[in-house]
Formats: sequence, structure tokens, C-alpha cells
Amino acid sequence: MLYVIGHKNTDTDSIVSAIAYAYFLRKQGREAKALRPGPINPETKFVLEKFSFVEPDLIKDVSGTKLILVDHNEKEHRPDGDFEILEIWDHHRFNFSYPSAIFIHCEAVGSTATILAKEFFKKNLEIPRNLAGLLISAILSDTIIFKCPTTTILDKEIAQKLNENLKLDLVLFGKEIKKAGMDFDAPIKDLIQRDFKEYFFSGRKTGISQIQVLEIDEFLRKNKKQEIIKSMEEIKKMKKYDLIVLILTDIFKQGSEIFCSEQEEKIERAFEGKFKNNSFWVSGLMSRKKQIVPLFEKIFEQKETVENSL
Ligand SMILES: [Mn+2]
Repeated sequence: MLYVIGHKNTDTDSIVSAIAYAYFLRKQGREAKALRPGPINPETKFVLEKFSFVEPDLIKDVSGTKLILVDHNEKEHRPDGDFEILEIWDHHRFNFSYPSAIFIHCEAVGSTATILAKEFFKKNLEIPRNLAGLLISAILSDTIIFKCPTTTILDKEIAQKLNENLKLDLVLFGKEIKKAGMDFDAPIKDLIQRDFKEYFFSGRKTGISQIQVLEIDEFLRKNKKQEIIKSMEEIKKMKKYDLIVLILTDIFKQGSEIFCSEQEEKIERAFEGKFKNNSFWVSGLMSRKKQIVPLFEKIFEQKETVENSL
């Protein structure tokens, strides 16, 4: 049996990609099953219900299995356990090493769902209506309704092609998906850990969270800034991080308030802002993958220039 699984902090693209690729393999006579390594977020739940899919089975320890990874390749984002990797389908930065040769398809597009839908079209495999709806949802979710700078022409073309029979209003439906995901009743500490990814920059353990909102002012009225920072500090201490970053993204204002546990000058310089109690607004900042991770890699991993004191 082949198992297809997304990253630890599941999102709509990772769950949908696992379901879609397992289906793709079964259509080609392989035995395949989608799994999930963590809880389903409210946005994904809404999408699965809308298109009548059941949640993939939850598996905490995948030791001893043969896995196909979708929507991630980095070690820190993988499920726990000792397992064999057979294939990878992804659209993130490539940070990977493996002892044997395996199949890897990594493409700089807005979602893994885009890559997989393209494979269906390439092979002339029919995509059932409900699966098409699911794939569209993942594209809209990951590209933040085509507004995120990770969006490519291919994402739009594939979404339109998938929508030929469904005829959804993509922008309206995208808003509906995002709204469903905005279940902000949970404590702020849980909200921060919902879409949370771990990285190492020059050996510094860094956690980067993203929360997407429709109305940033309203969100900040409900979740006070001091509370956000206090929660970030608690997570930092509890999980032994060197740095915690939160990007609170306003989908319609198209920018983010960036919160950092450490008010580093390097971050200020990189985003041309000034911390005011651990945060500042960055216009146009929408993507952790495209705008934060490569930048942090650059600013934290570059050697300091040493002045010659002659
Ligand atoms: Mn993705």
C-alpha cells in the first residue's frame, strides 16, 4: 500500500493534494491511500464537507511505511517516525537530502494542487466534479484568491480549467473558503500554532506562523497586541525556539503586520520598517514562503562584514 501524506501542520492544499494524488494512483491501478499527520483546520473542514469528502485517516507515527510526500520536502515539516520516502510533489523551497535516488517533482507555482491537476490533464484522466471542486479550493486557499505573490499564470489557468463544469465564481468562492477558515474563537496561542512552520536559519530554530484575516483591526481589537506577544513568548520558551515570527495577513488590505519575538534590526532593515512594541506593518507582505523564508535565509545566513580597524 502506498500512503500519500502532507506536512505536519495540515492545511487545505496539503490535505487536498494527498487525497487527489492517492486517487490519481488508484486510477492507475496502484493501491494508494491518503493520510494526515495532524488535525484538520476549519477551512479544510468546510471544503471537505462542501464537496462530500471524508477526512483522511489520522496517523501520528508513520514508522515502517512507504510514503509519498505532498506539499512539503523539508525534514522539519515531515510527520514523525522512521519511514521510506518514495516520491515528492511540492512547491516549496528545496531543502532536501536523501540516501537514495527518488522521484521528485518540485515546481514554483502557487499550490501543490496546481501541479497535481496538471498531471491529471497531462494523462487525460477524468477529474470527478467533487475532486475538481476540492482542487480549486486548494488553489484558491494557497494563492489567497490569486493575490499572493506566489501565484502564477498556471494556477489561474488550471483553476479555470477545473471550473469548466462547476462554474463557480472563483473570487466569491475564495472569500467563502477564507471566511470559513476564520474561526477565531480559539485562544490566540492556539491560533498562532495553527499555521506554524519551523525553520533553521544559521542554526537558529525559528518558528514562523501566519494568520489570515479579513479585517485586521477587528482581529486586533479582539486579540490585544500584548496578548499576542505574550503567547509568542510562551511558545518560544516551551518549544525552545530562538525566534518566533507571526505574520498577521489582511487579505484585502494586501499586507501583514509582522510580529517578532526579538526586535532585530536585521528584520527592520529587510522590511524597511521600525518595530513598535514587537511589530510593524509591511505593505504587500502576503507569503511566508516567497517573502519571509528566502529573506531570512539571506539576512541571517550572510556573514557579517568585519570592519578592518587598521
Ligand atoms: Mn501548498
